[in-house]
Amino acid sequence: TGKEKWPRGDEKIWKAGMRGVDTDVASITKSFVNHVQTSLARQAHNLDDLGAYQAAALSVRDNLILNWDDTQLTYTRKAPKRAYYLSLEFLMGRTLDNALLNLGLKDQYKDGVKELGFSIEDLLDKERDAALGNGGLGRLAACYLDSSASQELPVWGYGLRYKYGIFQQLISPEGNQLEAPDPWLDNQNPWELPRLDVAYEVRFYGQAERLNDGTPRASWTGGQEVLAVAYDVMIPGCYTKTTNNLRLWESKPKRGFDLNSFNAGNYEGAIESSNSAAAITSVLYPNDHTSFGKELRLKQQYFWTAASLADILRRFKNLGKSITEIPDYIAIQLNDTHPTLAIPELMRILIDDEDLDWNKAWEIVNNTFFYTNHTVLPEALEKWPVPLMEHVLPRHMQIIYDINLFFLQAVEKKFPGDRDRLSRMSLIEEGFPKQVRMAYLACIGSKKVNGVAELHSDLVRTTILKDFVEFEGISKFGNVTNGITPRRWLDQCNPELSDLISKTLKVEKSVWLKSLDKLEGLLPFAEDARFRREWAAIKQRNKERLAHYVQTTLGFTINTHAMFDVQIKRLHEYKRQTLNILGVIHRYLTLKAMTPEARQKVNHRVVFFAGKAAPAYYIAKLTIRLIVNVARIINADPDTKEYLTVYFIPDYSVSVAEVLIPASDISQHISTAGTEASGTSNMKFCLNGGLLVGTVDGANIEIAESVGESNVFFFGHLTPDVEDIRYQHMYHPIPIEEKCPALANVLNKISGGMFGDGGVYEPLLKTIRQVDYYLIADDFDSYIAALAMVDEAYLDKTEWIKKSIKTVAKMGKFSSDRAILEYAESYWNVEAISVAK
Ligand code: BZD
Repeated sequence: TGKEKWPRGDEKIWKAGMRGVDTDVASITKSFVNHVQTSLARQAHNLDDLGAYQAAALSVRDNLILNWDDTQLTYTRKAPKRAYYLSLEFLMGRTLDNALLNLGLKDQYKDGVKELGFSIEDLLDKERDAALGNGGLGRLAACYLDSSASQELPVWGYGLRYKYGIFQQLISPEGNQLEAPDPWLDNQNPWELPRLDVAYEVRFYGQAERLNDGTPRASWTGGQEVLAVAYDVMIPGCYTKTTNNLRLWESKPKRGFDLNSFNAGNYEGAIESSNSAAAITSVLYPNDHTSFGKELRLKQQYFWTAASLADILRRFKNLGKSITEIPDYIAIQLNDTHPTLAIPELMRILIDDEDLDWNKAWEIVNNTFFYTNHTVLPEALEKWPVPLMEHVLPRHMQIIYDINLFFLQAVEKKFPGDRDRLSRMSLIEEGFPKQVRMAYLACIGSKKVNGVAELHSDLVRTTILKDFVEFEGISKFGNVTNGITPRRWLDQCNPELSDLISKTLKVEKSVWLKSLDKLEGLLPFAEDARFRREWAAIKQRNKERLAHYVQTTLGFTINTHAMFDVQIKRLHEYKRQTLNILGVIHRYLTLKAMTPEARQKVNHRVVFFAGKAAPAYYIAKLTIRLIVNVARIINADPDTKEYLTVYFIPDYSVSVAEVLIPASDISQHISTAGTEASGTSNMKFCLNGGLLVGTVDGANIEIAESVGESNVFFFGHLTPDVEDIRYQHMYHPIPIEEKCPALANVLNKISGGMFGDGGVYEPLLKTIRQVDYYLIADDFDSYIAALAMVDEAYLDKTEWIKKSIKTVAKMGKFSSDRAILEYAESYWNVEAISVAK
């Protein structure tokens, strides 16, 4: 209303205190020194880079807080419909550089810290990654937050504040992955604001009794109550005042510890329950693409969804609207099935607390939730054992049974007598134990369901949710192709290229970074020799930056005039890092067999791998071991090392990706067709002028459509054939020596001990020689042929650079701004609102 009364005292004095933060260099240095002296209680003469980073971060944070406050006030006043992105993972990486760029303050801070005797690059390097995610799914959530703020959409994220993020990866001398904890909060986190006053009680276990009073209500009592406390992380938009919120929950015991047990001398018992509460948010589960059925994971999921819903509903209630208007003010996006318990939880609140009837409650739920699927791999589809659910969440299990009953009644009505269909579609999978199928629950409880690339969304519609499409109609099942934020994945990680683009397009970054289609303006410059030289020189400097990183962290000297070939992603059989390393061995054997003269015509290549394997994923860890040992042998071979070297970069992270991606000439996205839902690093590489080697899978397909088939290197069998080939593997297997002699030779070399004890690798080799579920042997020859095409194309440097420029020019579609606007417009019905300057 603009007529608020100041809470207390003299309005003039309040206003005088609210001058905001000045952003000229002199004010910045003043604020920096002030934080050194007061917030950090340190002295100028013994301030190290870490302290200076913290002072800079605190000073930047002051800007964010004021913008955040104005944004939240605007939201409260205008009461727009808001969206909430529920994700168990937010893989944020570092914040300072991103905040400086989005605020448009990088130059001022650079100058300011320089005057104080520091280099901004050194300070940026002191920040630890916030690594609260496994891979693509978590990083996508982070990109969507950046885009929501940049596009001025009222979107909040909700997640967990894990004390330990994804483990740190160490590589033993034998080449084994070792895991160490990631205590990322140890030197304090300037980017979070504890909100100790925002807290909710979350119940586990106990008893659920139906009231049987003619209503569907029940009471849920007893058990364990745990406190959820909010920590807010500010999410600045790019060149806008809008600063959104990511609210992360920490678990705490409701009451310190049990004083009765303590006084009775049972000290361990007294702290046990307090420890079990704190344990909920202690660590991120490091498994991707597997469903484990562990009680603590279930508790994480419920703790987070219950706290988030309570918070969302409290905010809604402050609007003074009727509870039935929830879908007019709230849209909740479920990032995969991890937050699916929000569906029965909202039913519980509406029925047990708000006393709505079943149908009304279900209608509200059905118009509030939206579900994104990120995988069709069967082993990754979440299922929870019914006995575990009954134990931990007895009331929710009742509600799920009720949802199932009404749902199956409706299915029966539409398809009378089709018992197979009923058992296929039931939320409860029969077996010992019975299990709850979370993807089905997410699907029927949501207004819309989407996959993350065209092919993947088709597969969702025709495979895992086929019956649901037949029952509910196709229009509920859509696609939103993933995107990436060009702020972090171009402007921040590749500043020289970003500057060149601005200069060439004669468009401000504040414009093209938010309308990425403008990159098309680069197309004519592919024909400009001077521009191509600048383009190539930047790629070269990015390669040198990567070489410097490898030199200083691993001690290896890299030939920066070679082609840089990069595959960085979680280790997984379906992603086929094995195919890549087997291809490397094949190339090595070919080189060895050549005369020195013949060798001289061969393209020099440096192959980089990075990625973590889930700690219990034996075959994936064996692949790492093979890569490390292949590198050890090949890199030391005087005949070939000029032509081919291999590096496994340990402890892959967002920050490491920011160095690797801009340096690539080619990158590999070589999953078995139909297995990689989208992939997002494929987009990052292409946006940085690296060309794509890949299968016809996920978003690779749409990238090729955008940049042109002639600018990508595709190979391998297509999705519709994969099932048939697997069938043949089972019933008409062809020995590998026959099917692919080149590969058989490579496998024999490994078995024969060329890369250390061959026996070690037998379990890995067996997966290929025997079942070959991921079609390594079927795709090997065409993979090698694609890499030969790459070599051929790279010979013509001019043409290569043209391809690189044309690729970048056509990557506009893959901005996460486009993706988040699709969610806002076509799914949530949420509109942008601007925050007054
Ligand atoms: O999600 C990934 C897909 O594999 C990619 O193809 C896709 O691009 C991204 C974003 O849509 N999925 C994951 O990253 N999944 C997980 O990390 C995960 C984590 C926990 C449990 C299950 C899966």
